[in-house]
Amino acid sequence: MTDPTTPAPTTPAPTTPAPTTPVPAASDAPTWPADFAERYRAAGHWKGQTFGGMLRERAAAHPDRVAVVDPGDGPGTTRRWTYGELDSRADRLAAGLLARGIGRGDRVVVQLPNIAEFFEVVFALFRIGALPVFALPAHRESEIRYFCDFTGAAAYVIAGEHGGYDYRKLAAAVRADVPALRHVFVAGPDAGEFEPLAALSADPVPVDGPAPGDLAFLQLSGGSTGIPKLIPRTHDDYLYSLRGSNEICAVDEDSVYLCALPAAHNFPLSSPGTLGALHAGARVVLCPAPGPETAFPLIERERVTITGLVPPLALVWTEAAPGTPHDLSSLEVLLVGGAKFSEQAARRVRPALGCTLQQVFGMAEGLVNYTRLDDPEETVVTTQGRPISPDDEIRVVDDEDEDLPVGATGHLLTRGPYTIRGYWRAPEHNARSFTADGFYRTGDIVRLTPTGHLVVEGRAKDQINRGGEKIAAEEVENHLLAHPAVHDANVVGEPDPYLGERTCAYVILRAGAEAPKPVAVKRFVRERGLAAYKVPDRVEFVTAFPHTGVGKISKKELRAAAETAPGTDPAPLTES
Ligand code: OOB
Repeated sequence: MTDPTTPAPTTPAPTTPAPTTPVPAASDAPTWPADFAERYRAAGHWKGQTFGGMLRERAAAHPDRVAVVDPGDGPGTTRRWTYGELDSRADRLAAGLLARGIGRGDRVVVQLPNIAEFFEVVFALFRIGALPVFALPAHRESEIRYFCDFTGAAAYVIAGEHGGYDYRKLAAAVRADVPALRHVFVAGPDAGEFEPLAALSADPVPVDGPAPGDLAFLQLSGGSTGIPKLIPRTHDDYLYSLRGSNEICAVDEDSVYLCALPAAHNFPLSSPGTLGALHAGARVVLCPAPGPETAFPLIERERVTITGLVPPLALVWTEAAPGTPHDLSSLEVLLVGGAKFSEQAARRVRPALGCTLQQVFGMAEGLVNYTRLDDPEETVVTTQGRPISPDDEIRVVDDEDEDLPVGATGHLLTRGPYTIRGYWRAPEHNARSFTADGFYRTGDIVRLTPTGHLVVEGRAKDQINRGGEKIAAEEVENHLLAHPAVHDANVVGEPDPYLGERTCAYVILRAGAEAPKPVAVKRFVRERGLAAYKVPDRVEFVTAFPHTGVGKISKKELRAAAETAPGTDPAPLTES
């Protein structure tokens, strides 16, 4: 589909675009059945818009309004891009990408910090129909190699050095292992052996862009298995979740959204997030670090009205706010989600920050719940909200998939106009994670209140939620098993007053192996190229694991052991 709003090129393209990879077959991921798609279109949820078209419209409506503020890394380094500038940068980068043979359906791993180029890159990719694969800045060799390899990525986009880490070294190591990775592009100065992103900028060319029902990007799943899953989201479905979020969070063109969490994560991207703000014609302010010392001066200077935080950061902000010299009075709404926000902490938000709290319980797979701005205070502090859409279907079921009465605690299953019907290229996993009639098994344990609000009571999936950062136990266990002295390993969550949960690895050593120090085991995992947040907080050596009646290892008992004696060696665990 040619984007009808693409401007006629003023000058010919510098090079002839190489043929691009064909659009991935529909079999890459299950999609909505035709009758559901028809219903969602008829209801006006899917409006037939693309992200490329959205930016074009906003730029045409108000080219001179500021879209993105990047404060840089010191005085005088602030960049302010208008909608017009972002739009034309996306066009020019799109032309450069096409000229290098990157086009519709290609995957591009994007690992950028909170810098303006993030939006230039993703909108260029959206425009040509190439799929950003949203990596987090914390990811290292193990994760990035997998994303590049599994998705068959044509390119990988990094910032040269950020937060004291050299991503060029990471890129060199990954490229050596993944020959299919044709390009590495580097945002910012000193691209080293790779191509600077700025060098791609070329005169715009007509673009055969994606259709609204096509995939827009691949988001990462928090995961509960050894291999991370990729979440295929379409233009139509994601744009619907943005419009719904904007309405619920009252985001309009006068809003100023502070992006304090990593921009690529689904929460700051879409709830209502940076893309919601851009959809509304509002202003996005990028926060290079989420602590009050960086965020509070920016809130004051840019008159920020809305932002989103994970619970540990919300705690830090509420503690810091009363003593701050900075004027936070512009802040109207603080969204808190990603992990359970305790009632006590929730009650402190308004008195400390003077703004309205909205709890968000969402997932990159789709379903997002919000408390509403006009909900009674009790609802806001004791529930995790209710779904965006009247067409979000919610089921709370027992272990046999039987529906439970309202108020009972059980497994949350969901289906709807912006919840995926399957992961990307994962048919076996899809058979387990989705019911035959397309409900996603969230792995969350919830209860519904009579008002239709959800309360998250726990989790059935084998995952640790470390202050909003998700860790698949099996992924870490596999890395531990690679250690020559390790016979078996089990990773569980244990309570942490700040993070909510942190990780504890229970390890059985090989017979006769010399016991390494716990710190050496952590180092081993880190050196295998795993993101730092996945490295176990605590390593305990035990002689056996507790078992369930049917002989499976009982993570429940391991968790209980960690809970009764967090931070200390539990009594030696014995087989039951
Ligand atoms: C968000 O997305 P993900 O994909 O990183 O993680 C989803 C999982 C949920 O299934 C649930 O286990 C947990 O994170 N979660 C919460 C929660 N919000 C998310 N658990 C308890 N209370 C909450 N408020 O984390 C995400 C995506 C969009 C918006 C907000 C969060």
